[in-house]
Amino acid sequence: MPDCRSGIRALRRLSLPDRAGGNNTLHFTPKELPAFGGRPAAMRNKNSGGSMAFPDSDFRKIKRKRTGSGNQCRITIFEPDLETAPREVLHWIQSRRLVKMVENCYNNVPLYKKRFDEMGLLPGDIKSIDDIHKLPFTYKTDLRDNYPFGMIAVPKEQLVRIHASSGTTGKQTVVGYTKNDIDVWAKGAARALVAAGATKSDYIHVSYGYGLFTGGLGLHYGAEMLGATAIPVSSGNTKRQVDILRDYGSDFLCCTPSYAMYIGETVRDMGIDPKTLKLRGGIFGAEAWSENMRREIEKILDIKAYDIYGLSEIAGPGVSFECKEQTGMHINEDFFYPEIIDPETGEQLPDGEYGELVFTCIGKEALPLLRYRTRDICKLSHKPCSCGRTLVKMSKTRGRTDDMLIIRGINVFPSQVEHVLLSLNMEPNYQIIVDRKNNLDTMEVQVEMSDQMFSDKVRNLEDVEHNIAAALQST
Ligand code: DLL
Repeated sequence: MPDCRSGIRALRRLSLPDRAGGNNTLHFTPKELPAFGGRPAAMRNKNSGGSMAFPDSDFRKIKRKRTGSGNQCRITIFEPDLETAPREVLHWIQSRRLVKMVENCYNNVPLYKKRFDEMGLLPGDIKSIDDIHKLPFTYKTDLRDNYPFGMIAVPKEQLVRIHASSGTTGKQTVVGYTKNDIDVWAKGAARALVAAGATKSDYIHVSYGYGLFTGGLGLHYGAEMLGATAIPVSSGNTKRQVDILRDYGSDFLCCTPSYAMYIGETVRDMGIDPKTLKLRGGIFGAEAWSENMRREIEKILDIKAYDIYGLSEIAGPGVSFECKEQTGMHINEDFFYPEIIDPETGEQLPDGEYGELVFTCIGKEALPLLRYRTRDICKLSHKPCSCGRTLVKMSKTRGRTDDMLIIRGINVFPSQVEHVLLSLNMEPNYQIIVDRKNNLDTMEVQVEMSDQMFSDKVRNLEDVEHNIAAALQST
């Protein structure tokens, strides 16, 4: 267990001035944040004679969330000043960040300048987060049309990382990160790990894929940001995964829920009693999963299973996460501002109503997306949570507004399949059959046989099949 002092040091460190420095920063110094006694001009309310626009006293009452005492003390909220901030403080942070973000977008992303100009909108028209509805939406197709780096808002020398996810055709959706962006993302993942009960003394076994997919490196950096020990196992070779879980004594497992179930079955098939493993919890996401599935995973691995949500365009895993209450995922809304909209009309919907989730990145530098249409359907709730976090919660997703399939955490658009078939000069008539075998998703593509493709030699037909499979896998 970490001691209290190192916990406090960690919290202080997180509140220090931004590491990159400069006036353009989207991070706050302690003085700027009301929590630290600063009284920023933006907080003064004209109508109340210059007094604070939120109850300053409430903010001072916030306690650092720890359990136990002395050396046994354990942090239960990674950044309590922000995760449990009064709504007024969040509103202030969001407003300040949005204003800067909009300027950044207008000045550095040609697509946004064009959209603003077409709408007759000026950055100065956005004065607070309440003006967000005035902004244009951003779509996945915008990223595709500006492939690969057309929407990056910083010079190349400020980029430190690239990730990518499936596009709707052969072109991927490319995401760039500055050092600060990586920190923002890692904080989100660290918050998720702590909410699930992880501490800096834990081994975090990461079985999400490492690479352009954000799952592996997202949880990896989150674990390191927490001060825990990341074990970068990546996916596959399930018996070896189980050996590592057992031999290293992993405390937390991070992977897709379907893979967690498969690992659980492998543990059982290897004759290992899950109670003999040290594993306490798991952080599972990248695909939708049900409460039934949660119960099955918790039983087969003898752990607590937590949901984590994210998407590459916004950051990666850790955009939102479950706490002990397990009744929805807290959104890191000091960085990713959520709205629920009617997908047909684009109108904002109130708490409790299902609609399309839209995010505005208010704390990102390299790819600052405004009102990004996730296509995920869910609802929001601002009801108080027993964990003490004030961050809004999103429900589990209820599907998508487009035809994207998620196969073992990998996003697949039918249009990608079509694109591959056409590029191989095949008939564009095909059928995708999605199934689940042994708790793992399977996808079969049945392609219409044309005269040119047909051959009486089995070998030739196998070659055709192999070529299609290889082309699909490399998309
Ligand atoms: O799946 C990031 C991620 C990695 C999230 C690891 C959680 C854990 P993408 O590949 O860009 O990013 O896919 C994003 O996956 O729009 C959702 O449709 C779906 N998705 C992600 N997490 C969840 C979840 C990563 N917990 C797309 N529940 C999103 C349901 C999820 N769907």
